[in-house]
Amino acid sequence: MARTDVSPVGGRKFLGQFGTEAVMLTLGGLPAHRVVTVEFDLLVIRSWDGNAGGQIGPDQWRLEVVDGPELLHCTWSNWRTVVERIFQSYPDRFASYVHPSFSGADEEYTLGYQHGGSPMDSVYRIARTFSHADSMLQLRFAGLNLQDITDESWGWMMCGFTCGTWSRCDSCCPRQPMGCLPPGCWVWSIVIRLCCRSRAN
Ligand SMILES: [Ca+2]
Repeated sequence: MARTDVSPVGGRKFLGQFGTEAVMLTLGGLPAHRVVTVEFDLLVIRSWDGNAGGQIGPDQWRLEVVDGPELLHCTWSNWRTVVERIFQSYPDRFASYVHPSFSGADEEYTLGYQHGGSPMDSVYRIARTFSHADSMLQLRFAGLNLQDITDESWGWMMCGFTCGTWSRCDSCCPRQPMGCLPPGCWVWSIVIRLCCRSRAN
């Protein structure tokens, strides 16, 4: 996977553009851990039709851990004006929920992509935390049921990655913010924290 793009406005470099396809992220050699948090920006580009059916949708997107849990499965809508296309499932799961376009969005029409001569894109900052203990982690990002990549596409940029573990104190833990905790307590330890990108603007 080496496809990259730069947004027309803001010059944001990201992985994409992708269509109805899957993109894998593999992280190997992780130290012992029990929990992982991934944080990324998802760029939803051009005329995503949300929950609309027929020939144009529903336009779905999914994130899952390979051999693990599904972290997100939803639809996105970038429409403000066409009634049958202004609903999406995010921030909830497809197809159980209906929300207005841009629900939960961090940015609307900021990237400079256009459809039919009008701006049409959005950005969602997404974080997911899940149980995970293997030394290798594979994430699968996928668009589903989309029209041509020039009509609707997506991209993403990693923002942060954290993995950590709980450990039991055999003696007091003097470095905890609240002072010494008694033996036998459980403390949270971060074993990897990466900040891949500071927030735009
Ligand atoms: Ca569509």
